[in-house]
Amino acid sequence: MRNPFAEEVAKGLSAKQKYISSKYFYDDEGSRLFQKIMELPEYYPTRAEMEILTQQPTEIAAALRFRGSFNIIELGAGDGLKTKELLRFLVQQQADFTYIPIDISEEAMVHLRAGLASALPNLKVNPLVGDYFEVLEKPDIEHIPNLFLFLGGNIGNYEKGETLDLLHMLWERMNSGDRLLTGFDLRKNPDLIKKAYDDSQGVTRAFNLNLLHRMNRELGAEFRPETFDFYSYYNPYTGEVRSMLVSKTAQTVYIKELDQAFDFQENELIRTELSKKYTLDEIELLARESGFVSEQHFLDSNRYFTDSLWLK
Ligand code: AVJ
Repeated sequence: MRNPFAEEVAKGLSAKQKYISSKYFYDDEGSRLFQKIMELPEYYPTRAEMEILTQQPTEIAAALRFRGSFNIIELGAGDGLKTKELLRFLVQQQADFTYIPIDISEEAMVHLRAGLASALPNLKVNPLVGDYFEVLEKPDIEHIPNLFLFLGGNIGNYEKGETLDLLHMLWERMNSGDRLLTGFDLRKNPDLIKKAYDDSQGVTRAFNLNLLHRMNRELGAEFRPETFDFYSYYNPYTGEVRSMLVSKTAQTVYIKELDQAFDFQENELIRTELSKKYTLDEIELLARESGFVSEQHFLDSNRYFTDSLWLK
């Protein structure tokens, strides 16, 4: 058929419980809105992880226990801003490694390479563009120890089964002795979490509604975004933030690219995002379930977030 976004929209809006995957948040406008979210006073995860990587590089580097040369392979590197602090420390320590950022966005990789060339001229960088599992499928990567980075808490966006699938696929592509450093947002005061995902300035609301604008822009859809509400809740028993759009009225929306109309009942939902919050016990269980050994958790001073190190 058409493009992957069109395919997923056709499927998601035909489902009994309508949904659109949160991975479609991030077009140019959505990426701009996410940048604004990261600057919100209520949105703590980015600052928490930044603190971990800038304050504890010595501890993280020591925990890697790599003797000779190694690779640092980052999944979904994006602008690589947080990683830069860890890389800077390792370069100063004269560690012998190559940084291999992987991202679907070629523009992001061009940008990252240029930024690192001026900030850390001695760093060896080998960016790869593409979906990370496709890129890792044919690793022309030397057989030396690898540290995989999966930062930012993106793992929280996957449902339980998908999380296990993803970790298992990664495990299969890793060698024994390789390590994985993953960012997990931790459980904390429920009110803090709730506010981080429904901010007072309405940026998160706009971020979700951008999905409707994006369908209008890219698929010739005729959504009237003002006829939808944004709703999100945090369930402290499960650690799940669930976000959704709510059709304020009964309506039918035509999507040109699909040549199809979709009916919405009054108050019908479109699921948009899961953002799962973990306990340290859950993280350790997840490691075992996916074949890893959980070695160490690096937490920020508020204990809001962890970068957790696993060994294959
Ligand atoms: C980029 C997936 C880590 O789940 O916290 C921010 C995305 N969603 N506000 C998150 C997001 C709503 C974010 N991640």
